[in-house]
Formats: sequence, C-alpha cells, structure tokens
Amino acid sequence: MLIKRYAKNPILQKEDIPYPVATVHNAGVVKYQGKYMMIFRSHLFNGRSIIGLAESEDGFHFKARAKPFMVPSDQEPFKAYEEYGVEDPRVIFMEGEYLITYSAYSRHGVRVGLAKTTDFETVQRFSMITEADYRNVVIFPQKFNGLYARLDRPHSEISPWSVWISYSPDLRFWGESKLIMKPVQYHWDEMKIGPGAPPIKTERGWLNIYHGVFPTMDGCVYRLGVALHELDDPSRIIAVGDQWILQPEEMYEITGYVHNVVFTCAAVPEDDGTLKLYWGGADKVMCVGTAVIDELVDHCLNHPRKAI
Ligand code: BMA
Repeated sequence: MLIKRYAKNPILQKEDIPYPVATVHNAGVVKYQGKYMMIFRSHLFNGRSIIGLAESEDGFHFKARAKPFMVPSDQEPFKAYEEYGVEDPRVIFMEGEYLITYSAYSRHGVRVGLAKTTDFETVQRFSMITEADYRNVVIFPQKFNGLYARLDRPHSEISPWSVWISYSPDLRFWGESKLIMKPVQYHWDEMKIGPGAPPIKTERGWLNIYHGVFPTMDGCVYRLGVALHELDDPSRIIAVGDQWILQPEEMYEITGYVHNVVFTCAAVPEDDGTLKLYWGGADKVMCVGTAVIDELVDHCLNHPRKAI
C-alpha cells in the first residue's frame, strides 16, 4: 500500500463549514508560517463552486474560516470568465508569494486563472493564463533557465486529453508548449489524464502525482498515478508508473456528489521523507493519507511505461 489512508478520514466536510455548502473537495494545501493552509472547493446549492480556507497545526485537523476565500470576481477581466464559479485550486510558494491556480468557468468555457496571496487574508487576481478549454494547471516551485514552468491539460477532440508543459518569463505570457504525457489505451487512465498535485522535488527527479480516468458502463473512475520528470528539464519524463497508486475504495470515495472519484490538487512534503497527500473523495469530502516519497519514486522506476 503506497498511500496510507488516515484512519479518521474524511478530514473536512460540509458540516464543518460555517456557511452553507453542499461539498468540500479538491483542495490545494501548502505550509504557511508553520501551519497547513487548505484552500478547498465547495459546491453551492446552485451547483456552482467557490473556494474556502481551512487551517491546521498538524495537517490532519482543519478548522474552516467563517467566510469563503475566493468567490467569482466582480472585476473585469476576471468577472466574465468566473461567472459559473471557481474550482480545483492548486497553491505553491515561490519567491515570497503564494501562487494559486484555479479553474474558472463561464459561458465561454473553462480557463485557468492565477491569483496571489502573501498572507492568506487577501488574495489578488493576477491574470487568466489560458484560453478555453484548459484545466489542471500546476506550476513548478522553481524556474528553469530563468523561466517559470507549468503542466496543464488542454481538451482536444482528436487526441485523448493529455499533459502538456509550457514556460513563461513572467507568469503572464506562456509558450514553448509541448505535449509530454499521454493516456495509454486500455490502462486505468486510458480516457484522460491531468496534473494533480504541484510537482515535488526529489533527489531523483520531480514527482508528479496526476489523475487518470477510465470509462466504465457505470460511469468514469478517477484514480491517481505518479510520474518522474528530469530535475533540470521537466519536459523530459524519466518514467511513468504504470499502476495506479490510489483508487476509490472507501465509502467516502465510492459514493458522494460524483461516485468513484479520488482527485488530488495537493501533496505536502515533510522533512522526514514522507508526504501528506490530500484528495477529494467522490467530489464531496476532503481526505488525507501519507506516503514515503522514495517509495513513490521507486514505483515509477520499478513499474515504468513510456510517457507518450
Ligand atoms: C473533473 C473535474 C474535477 C472532478 C472530477 C470528478 O472533470 O470536474 O473537479 O473532481 O471531474 O467529478
């Protein structure tokens, strides 16, 4: 068992939130002043999503703030693209600020926005960094040859939805895009894959925990897998682990708002070589588990498949 589920999952759910929500899931988590800050997605009762904030001393027990952290912007140019809600935030720390990427839904499709905070009290929209239709942007917490790098997942009718890398000098303009990882037919992630947690730096490469989807007669099953990217050139994938590392098994993952979903937006590395992996269970509750980082890297190298 690579991921050890916390015995008291779920760790955050709608009953824990001081304002009315239908779900708590797909949260970004990062350390800030020794605390774990969780920015989580919630469906409102109209089916649209907002983002809340919960804090923890130990990464397992979270307390939600009284008010939401991000709701659809009322300022252009963001207003037009966030009308239907903000979803699935990822957060990293870089150069003194916390960078938050999130999906923005509107009548014009789904785009990804970038917002910044330094104190988790206020948040500033920075830029919409994709056109429609993109989701799942994770930014590497380091520059490469002076450029920021991100993974994302565009939608295409022709090719199964795959992972791409892009670069930017300023977080605003992105380019040099390249497809780096595809689903494999009749494997657990054959339908589509997408970046999950922001990549984690290890001695042997960047660890990328991603999600993969398999279509069944009973709907789609969302699972998690791992890939390892070269340290100096993250567009080069050393290995993709061919077997999933987590699949829906507990009741809170099998039934909920959307059945059979484990979906991650965050993994927090610890000093002892472990990480805390956070995932949404069935799009309804937040869960946590622990893993040994070296074991996840070994998993990529010991059960490899080609990236493309
Ligand atoms: C994806 C996104 C995720 C969600 C998943 C399972 O397409 O909408 O936010 O967790 O589906 O429903």
